Amino acid sequence: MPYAYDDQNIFARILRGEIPNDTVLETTHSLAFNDIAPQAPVHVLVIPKGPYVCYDHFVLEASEAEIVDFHRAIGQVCQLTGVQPGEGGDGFRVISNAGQNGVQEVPHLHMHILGGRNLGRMLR
Ligand code: DGP
Repeated sequence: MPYAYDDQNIFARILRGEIPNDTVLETTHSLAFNDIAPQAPVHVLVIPKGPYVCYDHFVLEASEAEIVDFHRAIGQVCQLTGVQPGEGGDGFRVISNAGQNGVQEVPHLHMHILGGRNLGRMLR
């Protein structure tokens, strides 16, 4: 079933410049900004500029240029925030919630990059 993208979602509005954001990085196809309600000392959201609802939608339908740009942006944010393990930082977690069971609040794909504290074990 094709995904229906709601262009009134808050991240679409951020991308259109209707709502301010605390930008960490902007690339050709992606934007990274600080989460409004940080769950850790580093809590950055990375979003594609294109209208993708969630991760599977993006990797199945986006161009290779968008997919590479998005994943590289995640790596660049890890560098910029200094969370890479073994590179002076102490590690991080990348998560993307999708849909109802994933408890996704904003229906525009976003990766959470969390770091700066021990995040605890999530999966067993
Ligand atoms: P999720 O549950 O994965 O959909 O998380 C949505 C995240 O988006 C949540 O951590 C809070 C963040 N958020 C919601 N509204 C805004 C906003 O207007 N600005 C910023 N920077 N973050 C927002």
